Amino acid sequence: MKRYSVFAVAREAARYHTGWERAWRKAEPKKKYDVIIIGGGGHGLATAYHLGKRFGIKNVAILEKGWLGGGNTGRNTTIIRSNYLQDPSAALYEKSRSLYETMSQDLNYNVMFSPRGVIMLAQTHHEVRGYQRTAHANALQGVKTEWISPTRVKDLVPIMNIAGPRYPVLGGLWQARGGTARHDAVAWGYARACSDMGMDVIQQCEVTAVRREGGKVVGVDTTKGAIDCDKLGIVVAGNSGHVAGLAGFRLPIESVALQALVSEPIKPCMDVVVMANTVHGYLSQSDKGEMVIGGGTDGYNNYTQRGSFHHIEETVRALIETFPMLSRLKMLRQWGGIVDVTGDRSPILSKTPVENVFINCGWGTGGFKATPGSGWAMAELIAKGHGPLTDAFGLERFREGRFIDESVAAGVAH
Ligand code: FAD
Ligand code: PYC
Repeated sequence: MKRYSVFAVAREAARYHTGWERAWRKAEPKKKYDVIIIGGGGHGLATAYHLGKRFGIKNVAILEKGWLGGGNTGRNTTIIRSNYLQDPSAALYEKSRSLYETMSQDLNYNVMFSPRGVIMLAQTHHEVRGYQRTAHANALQGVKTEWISPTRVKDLVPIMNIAGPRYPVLGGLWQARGGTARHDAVAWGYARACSDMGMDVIQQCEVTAVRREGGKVVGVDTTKGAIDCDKLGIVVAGNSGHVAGLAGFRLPIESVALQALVSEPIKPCMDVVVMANTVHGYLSQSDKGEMVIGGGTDGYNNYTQRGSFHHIEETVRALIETFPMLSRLKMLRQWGGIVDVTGDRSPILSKTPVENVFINCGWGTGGFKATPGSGWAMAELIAKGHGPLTDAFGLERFREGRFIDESVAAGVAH
């Protein structure tokens, strides 16, 4: 595959952009693969990428029932941070954040990583104590965050009203190297790199059954026919319960819609990301100038991949005391994605009751930030059967009561 570079842009400009090739090959399924990954979102593609890059396993197919990144990967608000409380989570999310730093160079694809900084606002005394505790934990874990004063918050975000009567800003947890990235570029960059390694990225290919013999996986049935494999990775986020059912086991997981919306574009007015978790809202400004806004999950389990009117009102109302300017903005569009939520708000990266079937799910409202780290760790799990970043996240933790409680760090109400 030809490299993207300034020279390539100049060459193509000189010939009216007639020489660009497809970013990834259009592939049809082969009869058999060493590894099949179900799910062409960021996590599935990153898993395949690291299988090839780190372990030389390249006879791999990624099967996507819709289009690449059409699930939560292309629907999220792109916030990247690693300010989690528990050691296994901090290790995994910080690995991921650090991989974002070099992702554009590693993939030769501009994912527009923008480490503009993320503040989690403390608007109650309970939150002050919680975030100060996280800042101390992060210091021990080697994750760079700091507790900042209300004045510093106001310096960073001049449009904010920090003196609200109901929810004054009492400080914040600041991660200067947190930020955002272009979500679909992450999926496209990984797909291109996978295709370049000879892997088959197959869209419009839904897995409809998981075939097993003697407790071991032997292949899948799909809308494009039967395909055999030695190992299978299930990486399907909101559809995890359903696909695990096809493989014959149950997951401790609930699927629920999470919605977001954007305003009309306006002049640059906020160059950091702000999460206000007490009122259930978060906010950043896109490169196009739109204010990107999200709130809590729907109050009931569902598979409804779209927005609903009351969410606009609830979310904007929650944020207006702290961001009065929002009351004067028109909202442009709204959408939803189905997130996969576990009881301890931590992911599952695990072997399963079916031999050679591995599962990666449970990222809930917060897995975009984890995409490269999840792929890195999941590839190791598939290739070697375990790994330092995944050992704590096995399914058995629910049976053993060894939870990794991240309900505060998850940041989004659910
Ligand atoms: P997905 O991108 O959903 O990919 C799974 C893929 O599997 C889908 O493309 C689906 O079509 C495919 N699939 C399902 N079933 C089958 C089948 N049977 N056969 C073949 N393919 C199948 N996280 C953050 O870190 N920061 C944020 O700011 C943030 N904001 C969010 C805002 C919203 C509105 C939403 C919905 C989520 C947000 N998240 C955020 C969470 C984040 O988007 C997800 O955790 C993450 O993108 C999950 O990636 P994935 O690759 O696991 O899943
Ligand atoms: O996990 O940081 C996050 C997040 C922000 C918005 C949705 N999830």
